[in-house]
Amino acid sequence: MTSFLHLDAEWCGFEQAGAVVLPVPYEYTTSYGKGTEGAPEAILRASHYLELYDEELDVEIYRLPKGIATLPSMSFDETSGHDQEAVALIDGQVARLIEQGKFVISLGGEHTMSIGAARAHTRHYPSLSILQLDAHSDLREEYYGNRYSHACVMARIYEFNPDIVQVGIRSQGAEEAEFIRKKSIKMFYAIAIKQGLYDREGKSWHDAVIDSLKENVYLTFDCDFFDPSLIPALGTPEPGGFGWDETIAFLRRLAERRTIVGFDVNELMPVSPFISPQFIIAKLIYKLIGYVFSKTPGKDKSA
Ligand SMILES: [Mn+2]
Repeated sequence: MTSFLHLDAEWCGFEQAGAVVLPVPYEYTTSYGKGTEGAPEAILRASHYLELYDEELDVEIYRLPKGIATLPSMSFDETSGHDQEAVALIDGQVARLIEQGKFVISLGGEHTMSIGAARAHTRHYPSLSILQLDAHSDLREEYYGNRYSHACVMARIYEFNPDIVQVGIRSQGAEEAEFIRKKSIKMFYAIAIKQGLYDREGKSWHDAVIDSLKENVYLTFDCDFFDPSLIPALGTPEPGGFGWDETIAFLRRLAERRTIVGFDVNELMPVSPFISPQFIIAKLIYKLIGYVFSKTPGKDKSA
């Protein structure tokens, strides 16, 4: 089995590891490009080439959570079912890990997998914001007759946790725009961010987004939040996305000011011969673990 970072045995055991990586190669409804089911394996393989030391945090990040364990990949076939059955399986697996005190990082797979992971976290943390970084709102009631399509993820999450904050959106249907207005979804469109709508009094969109979140945050990161020039390996690419530096600066600020309780990364569609997309996403995950676990308890949240 491929593990995240390929750590020495003493740093990847399940018992002591505070963070666990759960491969969730679920793919059933992808509409344009296909291949997200290969993403967990590609990201895990790419992670073997990461430097373990991080110069920004001046630490070998895997030490911060006392190790990072990689779980056996979940498997999805005819017997495990799809749509709500697959969501229930993922929910159950993530819930078991949270109950064991683990910080869970779920690797998709198509975005539908986030419904299960977000639901497990919402049960565990009754006061929880769902932060979605994505090019798409995914708020359709159904898509091609399926309510569990990747295009409906946030509509399903809204049903059990309406505290949704969407960032980076630059593609949606009229039905979704209507939903956002009617339900007052907290929305930070890419165009508004890039036009500088939130840049005032020395603050940036980073703070505007973070101010809208509760203390506990579950993050669902769709790789198409990034610009396709950085991550071309996407099933539903959208121009006008975000770059590396602004994204990790945002995530660092987020981790400083709020408590990220878990996250998932989804919708990467590895394409041969590109190797950079899965490497960049592996690094994003590693950085984010670093930001989450280097947080100083009691730090001034308004700073
Ligand atoms: Mn998307």
